[in-house]
Amino acid sequence: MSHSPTLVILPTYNERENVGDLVAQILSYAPDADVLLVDDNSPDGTAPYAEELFAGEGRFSVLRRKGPRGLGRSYVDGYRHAMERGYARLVQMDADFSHDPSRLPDILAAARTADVVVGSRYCPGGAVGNWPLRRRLLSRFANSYVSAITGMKVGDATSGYRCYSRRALEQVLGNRIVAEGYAFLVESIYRISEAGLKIAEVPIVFVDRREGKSKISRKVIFESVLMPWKLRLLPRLPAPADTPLAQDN
Ligand SMILES: Nc1nc2c(ncn2[C@@H]2O[C@H](COP(=O)(O)OP(=O)(O)OP(=O)(O)O)[C@@H](O)[C@H]2O)c(=O)[nH]1
Ligand SMILES: [Mg+2]
Repeated sequence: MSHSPTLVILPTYNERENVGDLVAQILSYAPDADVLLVDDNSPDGTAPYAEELFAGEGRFSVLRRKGPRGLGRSYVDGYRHAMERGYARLVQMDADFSHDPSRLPDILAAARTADVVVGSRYCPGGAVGNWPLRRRLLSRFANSYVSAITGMKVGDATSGYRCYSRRALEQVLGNRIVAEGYAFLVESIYRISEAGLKIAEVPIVFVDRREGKSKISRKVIFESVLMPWKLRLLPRLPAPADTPLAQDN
């Protein structure tokens, strides 16, 4: 293996204001990791901007997605990319500074003895920084709701700050994935816990995005309400035959 053992993926859609500083911090907090932007053709030019900024940085690259835009699809393309290139593990983080890169060393240390490490707001030491009460309650409720219906014992099943082993990625990619957005996060951790893989939680303090606009939609919230019921009531299906990967460089 000629590259680092770990791949950090950052799904991006209009994160030009955040990406320079964030990638630089990740490269320094995780010296054994490569960084991949999974960009959905951001109209603000996130991809070419980052490529120019990190030209000559061998640990950085961009995957430019084709086809319909979507956060879940972007995660899946990032997972396939990591599997095909033989990375031992993958970390996924939001590209808006909600997920503090200084937590990477602890997350990677925990990954030595677990298949999945969840950066958790709801375990001892975890917290939410600057959210208004309404959003705090929504997030708390979402997690209680998910664990009540699915029976999963993960404190923060909707956190997008995670580290997966190859074994965990195989589990996620081996099933037909039905969700987008937050529901995708719930669906994947459910498949992993169903397979009996070890899940650890490491506390994080989640803060609101630093720059740029939110993309959360009504559709995504509605999907999250239905997903735990689908997981509980519908049979699990194998993944469909392989679809081609997005073009990367
Ligand atoms: N590739 C890709 N990335 C996306 C898409 N939608 C959101 N993202 C990225 O996914 C991460 C999480 O999205 P956010 O917009 O921060 O969603 P959120 O955290 O629920 O909402 P706010 O932080 O309040 O804006 C960020 O890095 C986004 O740039 C998408 O359709 N495609
Ligand atoms: Mg965000």
